[in-house]
Amino acid sequence: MFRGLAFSLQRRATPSNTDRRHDLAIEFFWMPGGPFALRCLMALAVKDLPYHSRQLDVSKQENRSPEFLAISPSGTLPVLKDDATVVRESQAIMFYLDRAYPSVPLYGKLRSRREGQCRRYANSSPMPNRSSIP
Ligand SMILES: N[C@@H](CCC(=O)N[C@@H](CS)C(=O)NCC(=O)O)C(=O)O
Repeated sequence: MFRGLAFSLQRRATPSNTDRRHDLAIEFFWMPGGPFALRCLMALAVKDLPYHSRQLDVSKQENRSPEFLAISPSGTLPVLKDDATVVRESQAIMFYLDRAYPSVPLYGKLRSRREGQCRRYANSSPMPNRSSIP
């Protein structure tokens, strides 16, 4: 079921005119079966953002390659690369997408920086963070 959902979430579409860019600049690195990638895939789908899907096979240590470790020093997935911007941590990826591509909002308008921090805290994973938040 997860694979089906992940597959149906992968798609290419044309973002709205109000978004930052229209070219296919986004690369999304993820592993099938990873729950953290799923929420990012949902965000990309809801926002109709085109992206290059970079699936890594963790069983083959593809997340330990020098190329991948250069963008994710801990080898952790998911990672989103948007031109020169690299975002690690699924929550941070969602907030980044919402800020950079606001035409279909995920979170609505934040009234203050403090509210954003509270929302991030409320949504954060109870699992220990192994990669740094950008
Ligand atoms: N807090 C991180 C958790 C990321 C995470 O634990 N990813 C797992 C896959 S679900 C991973 O990269 N596993 C491979 C590894 O650690 O080598 C997030 O929200 O993105």
